[in-house]
Amino acid sequence: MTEPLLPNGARLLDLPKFTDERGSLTYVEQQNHLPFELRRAYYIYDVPGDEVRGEHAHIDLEQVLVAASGRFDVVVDDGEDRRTVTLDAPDEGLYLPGMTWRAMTNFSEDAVCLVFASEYYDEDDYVHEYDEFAERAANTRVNEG
Ligand code: T46
Repeated sequence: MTEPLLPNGARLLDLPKFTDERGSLTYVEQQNHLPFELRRAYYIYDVPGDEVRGEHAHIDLEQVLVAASGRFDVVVDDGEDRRTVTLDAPDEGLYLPGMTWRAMTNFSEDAVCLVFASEYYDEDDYVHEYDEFAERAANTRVNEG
């Protein structure tokens, strides 16, 4: 794993890659590559290039996003700092801890966003309003000193 360089401890993860004349293979093992226990995987695809996905935060959910095909940008925001990361390599993951605002934009036509998640789907874990998220994040920072 590389050093944290993104808001809220989000970070890029290097995943193994095996390439030979038949193509490439990347694998993900919970113990070795995911900083949480895996409960769910899903993937997002066929996204029109001008559409935005995400635009919310999760309270507790941790996730790793991978561009299994194509490319897209991910806005990563902790309520104070915001960075945009381009994912375009199937052997690179983006770890997003809880309380991280995310939005995915600029999907290429062939983009597949593969997501590994720490929890089952729970609508109550979503924060859809940015102002509410920023307030919660500020309170968390105060409480954590
Ligand atoms: C996230 C970003 C990266 C389910 O029923 N089960 C699931 O596991 C998921 C992920 C979604 N859904 C349903 C809920 C909605 O009716 O699928 C529909 C589309 O989900 P949503 O609008 O939340 O999709 P995105 O792309 O905006 O966000 C998704 C994840 O929901 C979210 O956790 O971090 O991808």
